[in-house]
Amino acid sequence: RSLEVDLRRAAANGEFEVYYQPVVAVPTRQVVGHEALLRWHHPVRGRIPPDHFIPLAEEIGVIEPISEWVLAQACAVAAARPEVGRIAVNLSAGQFTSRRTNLVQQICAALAASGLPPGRLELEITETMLLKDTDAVLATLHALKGLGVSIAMDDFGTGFSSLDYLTRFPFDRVKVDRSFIHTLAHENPLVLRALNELCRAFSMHVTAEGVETEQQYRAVIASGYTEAQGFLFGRPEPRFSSVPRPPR
Ligand code: G
Ligand code: G
Ligand code: MN
Ligand code: NA
Repeated sequence: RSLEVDLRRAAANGEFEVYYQPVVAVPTRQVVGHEALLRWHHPVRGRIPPDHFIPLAEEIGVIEPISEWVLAQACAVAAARPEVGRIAVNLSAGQFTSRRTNLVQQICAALAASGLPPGRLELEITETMLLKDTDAVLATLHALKGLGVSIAMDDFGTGFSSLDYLTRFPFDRVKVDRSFIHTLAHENPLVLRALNELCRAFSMHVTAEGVETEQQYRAVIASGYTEAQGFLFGRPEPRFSSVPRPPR
């Protein structure tokens, strides 16, 4: 598969870019942080979405250098711009299971090299990363928290036994998946509220993901969410959007 060969060379060829999507405070829309999202500009095939190449990168064992590059990049640009707020970086399953690199050391090194205060870095993980080797993952999460970074559970609600994870893992934040925001905002706003209150009951911060319309945003506000992310506030872009959008 030629895509595989291309992926191995993509980093060295400078084909990767980190985009940043704003996260806003509810209801002010003030930008409180950004999520770093990796983009691959393939010289022939054009843009390849991360959903396509990240699983491949895991499979062929190049996810670590790529993830390390994203982390270093995001930390460095965020360190130079305190006003852009918190910076969230997605972790991949391979980073937890690797025997070659130690994730905690890697994060520690990225913080040291960039000078980014640990409190500004948030690491996003998904439920599927918690399925295997639970004790090892738990130990890693506690060690990461020991560095002063925060941990967010991404795509909440799309996996299995979510409730169990909330009791066992030390998340600082839960990001409610956009599929829930989209359907519940108009079909069942009571559940949208209950989801927020559930996470709050575990002392976790909550972010409503994938807010695309004013109607969805009204439901998010009414349900008591304090942070939101989505195309309504800003798309992932190659630079930070530190200017809050005025309410319409
Ligand atoms: O940016 P977009 O919404 O297309 O991202 C699609 C998926 O790819 C999301 O699940 C997101 O978490 C994941 N993703 C984006 N950037 C990174 C990255 O740097 N590392 C990992 N592991 N996943 C990423
Ligand atoms: O899985 P994760 O939440 O890490 O990935 C974020 C993904 O969601 C990115 O691919 C990003 O482009 C996408 N995204 C962000 N905001 C919205 C939105 O409002 N609507 C939709 N459909 N996708 C969004
Ligand atoms: Mn994410
Ligand atoms: Na998500």
